Amino acid sequence: MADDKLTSPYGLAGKRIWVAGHSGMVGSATVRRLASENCEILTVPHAKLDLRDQAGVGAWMKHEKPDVVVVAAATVGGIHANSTRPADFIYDNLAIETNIIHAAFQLGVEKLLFMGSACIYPREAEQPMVEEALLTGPLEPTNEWYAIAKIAGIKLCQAYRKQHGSDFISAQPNNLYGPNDNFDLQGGHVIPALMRKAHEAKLSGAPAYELWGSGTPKREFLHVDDLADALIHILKYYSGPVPLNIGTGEEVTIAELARTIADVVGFTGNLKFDTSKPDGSPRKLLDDTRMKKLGWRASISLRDGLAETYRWFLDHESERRGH
Ligand code: GFB
Repeated sequence: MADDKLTSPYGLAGKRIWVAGHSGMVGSATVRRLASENCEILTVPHAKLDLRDQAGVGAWMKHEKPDVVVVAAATVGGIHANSTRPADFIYDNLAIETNIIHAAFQLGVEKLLFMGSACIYPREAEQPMVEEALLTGPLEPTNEWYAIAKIAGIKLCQAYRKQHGSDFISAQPNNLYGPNDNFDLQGGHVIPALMRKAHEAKLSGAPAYELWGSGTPKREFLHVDDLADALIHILKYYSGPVPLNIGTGEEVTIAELARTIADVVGFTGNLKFDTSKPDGSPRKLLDDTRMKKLGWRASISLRDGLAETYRWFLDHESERRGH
């Protein structure tokens, strides 16, 4: 691993950096973070380029000539969306990553960073999960379609590195949250869903707010601004085949999370468990030894990150209701 740490960092200044998926939660955080790197940021709206269109992606990249590509574009969602829309999750993600990674190789892009996900690891992987656990056992069934697509993206990066020497790297963050998250109750992840439910329960004076499953699964949550900072760090300091884990090293149960969210939102009622809904993975904690060795660690506490996300939610609530 020490061999993969760049002793002379890859400089981003003056580079043309394409953030694919710039309007999503990860992409928009990456654009915010890149603003201080003295580089040129390239973006293209979805209405102008569908990233599942192979010819379109190749032509756009040929015209724009990025030096660096961050693949933050993906079809994502929470446990319910993953379970009920498996075709979208596997097809969209395979198409997006295949088109971008292959075109980046053809055009000689200097560096590409692909975003994986913590759900690439086997459901029963030993905790905390080390990068070597990849492909050592069966996946969590609620999100295996998404996981297979993300594993394929990691393998694409490894294959182009191995066969052609392309500097294509990957990283998998744990469960993300923050500004620009999806607060839709059916499609979104647990933090935005619970925040919205707690907020609405507070406004309506409801005695309780509802969470899915037993509340016992444990999750590690990473603020998207911490992720963006980690991505810039590894673009500069890492070049290797191993997909890097990015997390905080801290986990909470879903019931603890629900109580903290109620507190942040100011909802004083109780929790109600809908056990007809799935729990998903019992535990998903990433081993972040490699990132620490590369000189990076997360700095936003869950409590502070939730408070900031709730402020963002309130600021955008009227906008959302207007849609
Ligand atoms: O965030 P979430 O959907 O993602 O759910 P996963 C995390 C946990 O929170 C599960 C529980 O145990 C859910 O049952 N939960 C409780 C809720 N209340 C709610 C709620 O109102 N909404 C949601 N969404 N969950 C996803 C994968 O798994 O993680 C994706 O499906 C992706 O592929 C993402 O990898 C990071 O952690 O279970």
